[in-house]
Amino acid sequence: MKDATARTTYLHDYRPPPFTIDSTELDFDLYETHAVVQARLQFRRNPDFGGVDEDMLILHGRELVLEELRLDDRVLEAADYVLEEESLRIPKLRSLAQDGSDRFTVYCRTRIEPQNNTALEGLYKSRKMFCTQCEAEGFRRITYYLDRPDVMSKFTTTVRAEREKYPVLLSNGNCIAEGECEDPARHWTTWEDPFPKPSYLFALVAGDLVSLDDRFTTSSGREVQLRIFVEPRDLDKCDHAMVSLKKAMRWDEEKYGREYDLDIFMIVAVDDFNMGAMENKGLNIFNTSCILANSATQTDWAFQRVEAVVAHEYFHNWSGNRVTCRDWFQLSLKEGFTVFRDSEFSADMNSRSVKRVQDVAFLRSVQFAEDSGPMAHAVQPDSYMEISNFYTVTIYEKGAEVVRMISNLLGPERFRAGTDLYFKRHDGQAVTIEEFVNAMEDASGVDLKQFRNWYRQSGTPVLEIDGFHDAERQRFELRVRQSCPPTPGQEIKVPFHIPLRMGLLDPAGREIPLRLQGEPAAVGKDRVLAVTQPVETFVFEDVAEPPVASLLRGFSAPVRLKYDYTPEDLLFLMSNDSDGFNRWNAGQELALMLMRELQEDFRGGRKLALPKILREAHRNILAEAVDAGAEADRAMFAELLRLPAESFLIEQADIADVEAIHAVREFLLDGLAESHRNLVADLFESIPATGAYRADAESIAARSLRNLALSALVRSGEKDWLELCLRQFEQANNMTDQLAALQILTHSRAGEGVYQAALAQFHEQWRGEPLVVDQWFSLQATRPHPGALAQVRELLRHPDFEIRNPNKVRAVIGAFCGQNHVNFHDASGSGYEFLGEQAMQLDAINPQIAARLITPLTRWRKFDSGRQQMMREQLSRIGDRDGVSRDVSEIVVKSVG
Ligand code: 0A1
Ligand code: ZN
Repeated sequence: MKDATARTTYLHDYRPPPFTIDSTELDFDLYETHAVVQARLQFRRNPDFGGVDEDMLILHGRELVLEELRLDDRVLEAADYVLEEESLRIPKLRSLAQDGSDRFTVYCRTRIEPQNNTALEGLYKSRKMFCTQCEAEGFRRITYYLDRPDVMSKFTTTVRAEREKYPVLLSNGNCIAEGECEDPARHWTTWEDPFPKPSYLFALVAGDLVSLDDRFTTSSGREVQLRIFVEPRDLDKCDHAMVSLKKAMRWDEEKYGREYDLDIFMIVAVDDFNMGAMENKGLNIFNTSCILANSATQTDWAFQRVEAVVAHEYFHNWSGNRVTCRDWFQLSLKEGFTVFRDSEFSADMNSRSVKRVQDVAFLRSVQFAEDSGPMAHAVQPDSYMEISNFYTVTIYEKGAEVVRMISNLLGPERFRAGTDLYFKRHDGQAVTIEEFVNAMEDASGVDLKQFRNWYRQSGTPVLEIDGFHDAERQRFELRVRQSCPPTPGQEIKVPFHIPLRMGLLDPAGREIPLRLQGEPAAVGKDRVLAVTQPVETFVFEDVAEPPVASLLRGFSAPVRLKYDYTPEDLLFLMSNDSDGFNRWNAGQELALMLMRELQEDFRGGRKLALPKILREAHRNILAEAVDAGAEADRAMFAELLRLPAESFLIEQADIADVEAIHAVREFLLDGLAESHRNLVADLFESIPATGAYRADAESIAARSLRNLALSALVRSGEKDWLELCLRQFEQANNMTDQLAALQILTHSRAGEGVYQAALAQFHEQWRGEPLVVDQWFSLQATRPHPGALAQVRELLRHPDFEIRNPNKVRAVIGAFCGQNHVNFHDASGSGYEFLGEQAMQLDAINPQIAARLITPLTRWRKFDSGRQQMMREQLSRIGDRDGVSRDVSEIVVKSVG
């Protein structure tokens, strides 16, 4: 393993900065071959530093060419400072600064090459435009600076560039001046951001852009200008984002009392972006995939994603920007809280129960996998090598679950009092997770002492519960045992405070009033038990007959629940539970249980048989969906009918047999489609095809259920359905229906003879739309058929594939390795070798993307010993590359040691 990782940063090493920067004046001259950056920084000694006065100024910097450095009026000579790979040190401040070094000014001129910046951190070029990405540590690739979130400064930014190529020049805040340069071909603008901010929220854009403009009046009557900037070809894809933005602004006022604070809010769409989007103050930068949406080119899924991401970035203006993080160990302070906020927003805009189901399904297949793997870390980690590797599902999604638990423990009013207090107390500050929890406690009076363990301990807690009915005493006992498996660096865990929402159903399916031993009377039928001990028992009185327990309603805590349900219990809960989430979950548990048994049969070479009880469960749902018609929450029916995903089945297995998992799932899909073909046809026909496209929740739900039915019908092998699918592919007036049909053709056996022509036709139709071409790539990369890898290699040679564009990499390599489980885990090891080879190539181009891409290899413990060995070999090979990045090396070191 090459040593690229010398540096580990620890939370316990945190010290306040010795200096702060009151004002930051930046000047950019952008050219095709380079950019010149001038920074004028006003420093002040930090009174909160503590300890001896520092006589040395240490600034962060990476890949910069320093052209001039001045301290106050003095030009510094090479002997006055020390330049290292990632820092610039000025050792003798006192003797160099004019008045004793309490206040001083640094002027610094650097030269960078944005056009060669393929890492997409700092200032870079995406196609023809300049843009920036500074979170977490990208600003240091622009100029020397105290690039840490607890240094908050007022920024003024001037941008100069050629007018014709870059008519639009943007930065954070308000545009205060603009004009022509001495060279009449060039122009400039100056932007001033009145809010002090950390460098990671800095942004700059220069390009030939057009904008969709609108206005928003805040609840206190202030007018805000809203502008979404895109390349001209995308102007017809901005309406949905604008509508979403205005909804999010209103929602944040109503739900959290938070108003927008600048006179202008801008969004810019860029093609090349490592993540989804970025919340830079007043100037959000978005991956085109998270902002563009029109019905012809984007699916319903993309519409919902745009709505969620626009809201997420907007909500950061308070949870992240006005109140920011003290250091990167507090990342979940802004991310967990903001994901919770955007998830509640989406739930309010669409179906609450479906949103919960989707969030939990994602958490359980992706975050649980991370939590049981080598990269497991706490919501507040205590060390990292490369912070970019910590933008994880644990920080984001588990962090959001932790905030959700707090919100449930406090109840809506007290939670709102808690957030009000948090924003009031800490506005303009860089704070810690502890300060967030303190505000929650102080405003509510609820003790969260033990609850804090959720932030510090990694790993997914396990709740093992047994139920005992005592007919004589008419009692029902729940014996609850909690544990948490060891995770890297955390062998032993202390008990969590786990809110366990539950109810009891009598044999007729009625909810039983819940009276705990010692209580004078029942307190409701749906309660939250506080599980705080390693072992404890809850005794319910007045339970005449053996009940069926409905546990962990609404997924009230991110834990693995173990309870000995019979298949009949699960079927019963599916039909009778009053909690929509648990009805869905019972269906998933039932399928999971039966699929495990079938996998055994598959391995033993026995003939597979469709379990009667699953057939019955699906018949009930289908019949209910047909009967309910348009009244129904069709999106929920679609969720109820979906079998657990392969990724979830893999996560749930001790050692995953991917072939068996895939074969069994396919067998069940075929069997269920065959058994219920008439009911499915009735369902399909009961949902009218989309007329004029609408992106409202109801229409989205209808399309989702109808396309699910269509895929089952095509599976049944009847020619008519295949033809109908082909017709839908050709005639659909929206991308959701067209792509659903193409996916069925591409992935099903019935489509074998026609799919290639359909793919070719689709490419021909949409070749000018990069985001649609990404979908086209992904569909092929995820084809579960043998030979998929050869196809993927072909795709890498396709003229539309670009290795420098993260969306393309995700669409082809990411989709194959992360979603095409049977092919990626092929017993020959060819999938692993492919990933090894691609990751090495990518690491030299874009380390962040390479590090994310190798995640599937880090899950090696889930597979048999032969595969384990091959996966580890590839990890080592990637880690041994000369010049391996810190990003990739951290993942490799932690995964294979
Ligand atoms: N803060 C952004 C996510 C983000 C993080 C890092 C990035 O580059 C390394 C880019 C974006 C969010 O939560 O949306
Ligand atoms: Zn975020």
